[in-house]
Amino acid sequence: MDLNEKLLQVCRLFRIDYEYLGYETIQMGNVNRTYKVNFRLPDGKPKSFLVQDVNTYAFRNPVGLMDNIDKVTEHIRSKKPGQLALHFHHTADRKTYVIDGSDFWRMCNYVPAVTYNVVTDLNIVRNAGKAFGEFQTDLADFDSTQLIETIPGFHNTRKRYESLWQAVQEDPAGRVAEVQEELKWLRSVEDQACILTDLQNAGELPLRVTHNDTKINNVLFSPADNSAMVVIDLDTVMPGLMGHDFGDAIRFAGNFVEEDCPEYERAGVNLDVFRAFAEGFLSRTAPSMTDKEVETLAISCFALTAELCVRFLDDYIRGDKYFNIKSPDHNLVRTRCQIALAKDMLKKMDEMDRIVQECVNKSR
Ligand code: GN1
Ligand code: MG
Repeated sequence: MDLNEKLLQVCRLFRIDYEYLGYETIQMGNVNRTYKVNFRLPDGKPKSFLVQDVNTYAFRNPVGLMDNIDKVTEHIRSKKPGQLALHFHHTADRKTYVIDGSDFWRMCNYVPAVTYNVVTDLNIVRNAGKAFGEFQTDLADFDSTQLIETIPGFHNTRKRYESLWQAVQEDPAGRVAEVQEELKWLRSVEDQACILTDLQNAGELPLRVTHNDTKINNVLFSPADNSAMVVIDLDTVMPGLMGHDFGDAIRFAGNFVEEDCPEYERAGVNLDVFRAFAEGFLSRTAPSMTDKEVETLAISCFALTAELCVRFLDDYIRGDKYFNIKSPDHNLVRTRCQIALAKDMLKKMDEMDRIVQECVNKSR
């Protein structure tokens, strides 16, 4: 069955009976496959829906995942009545998914919006910071025991390293010889990279409900005024640390280049972007932060970047099983770009710490 027929079949199961016009592939996200599916309403107007094929290699319990999303979106909606929200459609038997062989489909409203991979407009960055900060504060009173871990140990950096060392031993794709330099560097920073995991295990950082995948392209901005409209991609909403969300956001938006830029020498953390994001994020979260969270917020950016280096390299060594790739060396390019960024962060850590402290003082 070709993709047109497949998507139409899925939409019909979600009880969309309008005239089918076609689909567009959305080139965003490295794990799930995303399509905008277009229909014509009886009055002739166009109407689109977002249909996703969830990656069940990454998400082993997609039904539990949809249950998480349902609860979290309902909680946020109850706090912001009338505001734009994600809404997942149901089948005739009230399920938010369609299982079809190894495919796991879901469908939600399509929100016309702008998204950014690289942002230099500091106003937009600040708005993204506010949106992710607010996401955490909106969920501060959510009972996290209601959530399953959609990917167990997702930000457990120690476990990520263990998996990498195991992959190195097995060398299933014969790629270990060519990545010696990267492995050596990752080994040299292992303890520093694992700081959040170690502090979490020691009970020194509070567990919160976090988004865990805070790339700036997971914020939908208004085409009219670039205000943040809604935070999307709730697959990894789980109990986590504040630093996971702040760190991953800076890793992505704070980089001078995209995360897979092959010109590694251009990668690095833009301190203006760092400051703008911190201002937005901390304007919402600072009042509830512990001293340890403040102290470790800047280093969390390094930790999250190093962790993703480990994950990209692990996947490269294992033969590209997890992340979608656009070329055979895509995961290696990603690894190298993230290493260059992480090294630059270490150089700028004192300044990053100072900026965090300033923003916290302003918001308390
Ligand atoms: C994946 O979901 P998506 O494609 O936006 C990954 C993140 C990585 C990111 C790197 C569930 O994000 O953890 O940081 O790629 N998501 C999952 O681009 O593994
Ligand atoms: Mg994601």
